[in-house]
Amino acid sequence: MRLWQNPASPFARKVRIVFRESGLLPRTEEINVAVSPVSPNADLARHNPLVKIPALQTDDGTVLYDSSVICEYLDSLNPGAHMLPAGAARWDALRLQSLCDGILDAAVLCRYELAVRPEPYRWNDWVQGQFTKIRSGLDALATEVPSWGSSFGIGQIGAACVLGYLDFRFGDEKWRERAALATWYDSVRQRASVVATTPA
Ligand SMILES: N[C@@H](CCC(=O)N[C@@H](CS)C(=O)NCC(=O)O)C(=O)O
Repeated sequence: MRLWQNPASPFARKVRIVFRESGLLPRTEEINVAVSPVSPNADLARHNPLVKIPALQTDDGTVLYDSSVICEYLDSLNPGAHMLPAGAARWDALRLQSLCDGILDAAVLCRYELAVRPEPYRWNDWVQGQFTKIRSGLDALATEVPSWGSSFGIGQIGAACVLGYLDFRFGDEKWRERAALATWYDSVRQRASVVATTPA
């Protein structure tokens, strides 16, 4: 398999953590690509018309995107413990993944607005609107974190990527004021898969 990714991408990080948690890492090659909405990567564009990462080429040549589809595919290859449970718990795991993806969508859009868009064109109200989504999403995570116990499925992987991305790109965001979330993150950030994928 071939995974187009970048160490700074929180969506690619979700997939990279699943590769490591499921023992599938030796079966893939991680290809580092730089992406931006205003300078699409030509190699990636041949495989993913959206020119976004992550994208995964499977052993039969099929290219899969986006991160949630890739994670589901990897889970289907894993004979061991599943990141996506069966039965009723599956819907809760998928909902939690969507919540985390939504927070990441808002955070990545803010990153582009603040780092890529030329300063005269920036729109502060729009950025604040995205931050409102980020913060209400964090409030929701803080409410449910006590129910997670030691689980580390797709929803918790998403949450680790959210908090890691906020530390990486928005260090001034005081998300640790949500103490339960901070305590949870302090334990999961020690996991080998999380350490190995921490953006530098
Ligand atoms: N919904 C997608 C989001 C992926 C995404 O936004 N990736 C960003 C990098 S973090 C990207 O490729 N941006 C390039 C662009 O928007 O052109 C997923 O879950 O994979």
